[in-house]
Amino acid sequence: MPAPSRSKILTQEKSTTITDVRVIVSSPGRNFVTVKIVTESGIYGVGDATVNGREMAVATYLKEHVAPCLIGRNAHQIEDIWQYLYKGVYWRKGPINMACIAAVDMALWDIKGKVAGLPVYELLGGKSRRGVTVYAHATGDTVSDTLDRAGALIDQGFKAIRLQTSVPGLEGSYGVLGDKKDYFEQQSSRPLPPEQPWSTRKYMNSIEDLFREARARFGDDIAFTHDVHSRLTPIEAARLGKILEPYDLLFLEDAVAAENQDSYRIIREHTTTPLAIGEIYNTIWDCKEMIQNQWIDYIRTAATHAGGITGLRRIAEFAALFHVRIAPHGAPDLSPICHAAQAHLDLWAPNFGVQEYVGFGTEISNQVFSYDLSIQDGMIFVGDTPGLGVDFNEEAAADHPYKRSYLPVSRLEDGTLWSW
Ligand code: GCO
Ligand code: MG
Repeated sequence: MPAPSRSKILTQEKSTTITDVRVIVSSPGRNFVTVKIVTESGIYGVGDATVNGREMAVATYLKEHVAPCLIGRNAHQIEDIWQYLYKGVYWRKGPINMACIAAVDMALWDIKGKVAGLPVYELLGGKSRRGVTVYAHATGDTVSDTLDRAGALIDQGFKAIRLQTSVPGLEGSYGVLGDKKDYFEQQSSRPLPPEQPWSTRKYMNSIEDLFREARARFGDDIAFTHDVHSRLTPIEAARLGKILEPYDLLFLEDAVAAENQDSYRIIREHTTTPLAIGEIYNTIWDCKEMIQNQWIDYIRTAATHAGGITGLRRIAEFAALFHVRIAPHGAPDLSPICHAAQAHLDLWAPNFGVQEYVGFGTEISNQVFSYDLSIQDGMIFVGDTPGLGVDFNEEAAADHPYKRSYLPVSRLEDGTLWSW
């Protein structure tokens, strides 16, 4: 076949010229920031820019600073636009900036796929596996509540499960169901940050029971994870890793706060429990040392928070050199657009590990977002719709206006502010 003529290329470039960038903040059950990039041909793409509890900061940044610079650019130039928004602003990294870059990036991949008539996983290099293995969440007020929920998930076919339970003697804890019997991330409005108590001693004295009982009840075939939510010091985390070694965790997540990469060296020196971190990281620079030193086993950066498909792909490629696998963050404060972007990437990544899964959406959010994803036997299957296979219904979203909402904060029993 002869090469396309220059005029054909120009026509194509013209048809993908960006003519509109729309930023919509809606609250179909919880707040989401959605970007819609429209091209001259009418083909559009969508992206997720949700930063839980700071939604309006992202929306303003996008509307005031990013959108005007995109009009007139060629939507096909994903990498150049990524670099333009990263290097070109002088202020690099950061959750707000990177979520904006991420949303634009997802929308551009969506457009490229639609123009090519191919799902995004094909553009990345094609499928490396049948489906995307997930871990689901089992959370309860007591060990037996948590294990009952885990049992129900195992019956549905899930083979990897995150276990969280209340700490005896503390009212509420990270991940534990509230009185609404719903995930805390899905509670639509918390006009001020609620406070929750924390005691490392009470936690360390009780957590082993959960995993001992889980292995006794379910045997050795199910993979278990646990999220510490950054509440320990490195040496406490090292001790926890040793305590949990007999129960063969798939990984221990966010054992210590994320700023200090060197902390993971200390944990690593003491335990063979695999380690995962990354959901609040924004770039490859935030996890570079821990990856290249092989202090961690799974990197959990999310497409929305680490520069989109382009940012996550860079991290995945780098991590692959050091036996680190990707396990992207999949909490409900990421919109279905992010879940789709990650599912496409997971399907391709040679070093994919596991995907966090708490459902793609709720009954209410499904009125606004649609997606070509399904779940069966503990795996996500991605359809072959061109692009990301997602859509966003602006009219339906208008029925669910933004409501200010905060994540909780944590305090020690004497009142000291702690990591939530
Ligand atoms: C997870 C996360 C979430 C976060 C939430 C914050 O592992 O799924 O830790 O539960 O707390 O996404 O916005
Ligand atoms: Mg987590």
